[in-house]
Amino acid sequence: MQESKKIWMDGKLLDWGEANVPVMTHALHYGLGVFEGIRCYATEEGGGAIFRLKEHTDRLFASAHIVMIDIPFTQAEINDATVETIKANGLNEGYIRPIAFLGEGSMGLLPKDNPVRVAIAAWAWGAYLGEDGLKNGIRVRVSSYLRHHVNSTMTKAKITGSYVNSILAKREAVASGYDEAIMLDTEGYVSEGSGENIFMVKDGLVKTTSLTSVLKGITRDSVMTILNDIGTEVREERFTRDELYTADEAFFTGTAAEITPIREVDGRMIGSGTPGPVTKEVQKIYFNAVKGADKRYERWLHRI
Ligand code: PPE
Repeated sequence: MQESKKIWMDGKLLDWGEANVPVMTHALHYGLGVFEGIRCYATEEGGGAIFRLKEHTDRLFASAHIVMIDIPFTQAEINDATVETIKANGLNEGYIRPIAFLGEGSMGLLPKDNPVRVAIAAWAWGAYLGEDGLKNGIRVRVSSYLRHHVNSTMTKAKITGSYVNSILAKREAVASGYDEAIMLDTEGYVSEGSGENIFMVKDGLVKTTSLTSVLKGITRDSVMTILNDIGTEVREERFTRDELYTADEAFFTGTAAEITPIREVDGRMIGSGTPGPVTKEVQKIYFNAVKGADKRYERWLHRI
């Protein structure tokens, strides 16, 4: 990770090295924290633009609501603090990580008066799955680890502790020579990547997993809007792994992963083994949108 200068913490901007927590921080022991991942892009005009800031902050508060973490700031204050953090680091382009978690206080599984700590960091982060992956597509495998059951951890909340599941799947995929994992849900349908939603294309029809065991991705929503705008039908429904094996195209979406084509699943080539026309079109429009070059999507940008 490329360290930057400042981290906003509990209402103040601190030097990067000073934004620390005690070892007895509750979240460190039990994983009860909620977070976001947001990107800021350099625009054509030169300044930066935070992509869909409002939606990310809304989801942060929704996640907190689900796990009953009472964030001691308003959404407007968190939005302002996010902008302040990007500016304080002199970043035009970067990744932003807001996080709210239970601090030091009582231990055990019935935390009482633990303070809710809130921090926002920002740093430069390039292509999540590599520049080559973004351009030529990545190789993925179906994980032996399942995505959480909808009644186990709450899958609509972006909870720190839930990511142990993602790390297990990611490590397994990379250890066996793949770039990324696809997890199935507890009923055996395709769910999502370790940190991405998934789309597949077959005979001109696009499908993405319905909002069952998956995170309600903001990139997923952006891609669905883009597809609608170019008159391509997109259906939200679960599909099986063999349906994916025979897809013409497949791609991952995520703030970090952006639009990453999938060229192989479990040793089966997807389509021609190179990014297909729908994937390429969506990728092109998405990158234009985030960089402020497509005025249809100006509403998604918070220019700084
Ligand atoms: N599913 C999961 C499990 C997930 O973590 C993400 C984002 C998504 C779907 C896509 O959501 P959205 O970013 O709103 O389109 N994963 C974040 C964390 C990545 C990390 O390694 O940390 C991200 O992309 O920022």
